[in-house]
Amino acid sequence: MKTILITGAAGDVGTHLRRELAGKYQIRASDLRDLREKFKGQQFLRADISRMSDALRITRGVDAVIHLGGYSVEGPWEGILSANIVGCYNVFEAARRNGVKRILFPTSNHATGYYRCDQTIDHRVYPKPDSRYGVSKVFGEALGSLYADKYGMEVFCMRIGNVNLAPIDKRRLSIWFSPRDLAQLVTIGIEHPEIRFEIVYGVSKNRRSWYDNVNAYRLGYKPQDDAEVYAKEILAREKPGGDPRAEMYQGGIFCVAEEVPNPAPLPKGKKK
Ligand code: 15L
Repeated sequence: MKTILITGAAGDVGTHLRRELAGKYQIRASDLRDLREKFKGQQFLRADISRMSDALRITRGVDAVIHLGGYSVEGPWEGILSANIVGCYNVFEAARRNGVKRILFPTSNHATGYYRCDQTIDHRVYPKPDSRYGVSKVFGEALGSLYADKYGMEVFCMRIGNVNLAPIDKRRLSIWFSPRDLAQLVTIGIEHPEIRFEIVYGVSKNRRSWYDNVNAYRLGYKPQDDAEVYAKEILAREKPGGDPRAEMYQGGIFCVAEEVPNPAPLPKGKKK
């Protein structure tokens, strides 16, 4: 069984992923924080990836890294710099030094958040980040490209939408990513024999999607879920009259705000 390191394993996406992959891989979970939820047989290593020595320690002896660790929303530059720029560099470099070839990098829809909602984009568009956070994700994609071309690493970048048990608002009807579809795409990223450097969109098969996810489909991705089944209920409770820029662009509020709280709590009544 392959051993997979998940950084940022205590976060929302990390927790969904650890649940979905439990028993399928030997999971090494790493985070600065304690794990809220633990799953049988998963090892935990506390680490601060802004320190190279920690990055080297956690990447030793694994078959692949899923690098979720870092700042997950728009926020102050200092936090993004140390977690998403320095931390991301350390994880790629530590993996290279430890001979780990494959890295899955969960980038974000905010790497391309300044495309308009009436546009459909594929994996070949140039980035249009909507925030410092989005810029840090473009940095990670660029670093992945460098490590693939220069050092022969195998890098799978997933521009993730919003992972949750159900979509939480109108915007997320276009970018929802169900946990089981997340697990399927991640499994392709771990197992596909021909990954050199790929960009795919981490979203379910949403009818209102802004993405032509042809590259993911080419690699075998067959998403099971569509946010549309929640559309009626969500649109009925949507309040009109937000900032017009947040309405116009795919990145929503990230195109306007200097700080964004984590907008992805579990929907009321849903249990993990
Ligand atoms: C992201 O990239 C964030 O990590 C997540 O917390 C959500 O804000 C998501 O985007 C989103 O756009 O909903």
